[in-house]
Amino acid sequence: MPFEKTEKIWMDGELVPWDEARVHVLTHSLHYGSGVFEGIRTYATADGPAVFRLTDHIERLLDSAKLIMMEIPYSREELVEACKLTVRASGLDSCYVRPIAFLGYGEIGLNPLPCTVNVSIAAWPWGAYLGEASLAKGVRVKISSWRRMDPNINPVAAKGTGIYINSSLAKVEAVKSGYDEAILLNTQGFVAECTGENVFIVRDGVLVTPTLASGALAGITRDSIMTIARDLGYDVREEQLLRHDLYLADEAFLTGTAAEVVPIRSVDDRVIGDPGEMTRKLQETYLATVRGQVERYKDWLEYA
Ligand code: PY5
Repeated sequence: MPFEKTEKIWMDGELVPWDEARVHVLTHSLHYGSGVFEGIRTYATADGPAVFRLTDHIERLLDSAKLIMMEIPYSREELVEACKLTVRASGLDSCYVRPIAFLGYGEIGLNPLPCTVNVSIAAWPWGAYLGEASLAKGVRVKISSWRRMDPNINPVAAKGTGIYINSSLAKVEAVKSGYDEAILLNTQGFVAECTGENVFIVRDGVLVTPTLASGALAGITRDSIMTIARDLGYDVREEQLLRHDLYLADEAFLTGTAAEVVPIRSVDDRVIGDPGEMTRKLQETYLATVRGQVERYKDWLEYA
């Protein structure tokens, strides 16, 4: 989806005009994929624009950096404030926020340790990642022929830029084959996740999602949905899933900051059908939560 520009981007401590937020072609991360990033959403609430679980996202950014031995020159608090500043500067009530820390210009050898670490944060209006219709009607997904990277090949718990070549390959394969999204299995053949979302199924009234040990990213939406589901009284389990568990699911959906909660209509043309009752309830409660309409989860909102 294309960008809708906003006025400013936060770069290394200051807001600069959108078109001037540039990097050199010899930026280390451009060559080797040595960056870490986050995807965060801000929602309009009755009390003003609220960034959903901002501190949790910044903590995951810092964890991602630790995993690749990158030292981000800002504290958790400074990064939280910088995101809020960027949101305020955008003038938007609701937007997507994309912080990225990357290794900059100055070193081009593979050893990243001497590199300068740059940080930027952009915010722009971003509609439903898988299309408006995806939220109501659901999406058709394909199991990718690409496997989710093994945790001993890349630290898959890091939201690392280079790791996303894996997701992009799977996405292209799915889209070129006429599907909306792909699900990746891990190298042992267990279900890991989608290209930019976690996956859930409902089986005999139980909500099940792959364990993090399967290689899935520790999604913040995944965590929110598990919490909401337990509070609603549903039985929630993390298990290793095989592809047939997806084919035989009573309901299925995917979760992510950009995508939100999206029902899955079919997997490899095995029809799951219209969004089921649990899917609809969780989607509805999640959307009410991020909009500040559920008292119980107000702690998840950080006002810009
Ligand atoms: N798995 C992967 C590989 C992801 O990239 C994402 C988020 C998730 C799971 C879900 O994590 P969370 O719930 O914390 O967002 N993807 C990004 C996003 O902003 C990028 C999408 C283009 O949703």
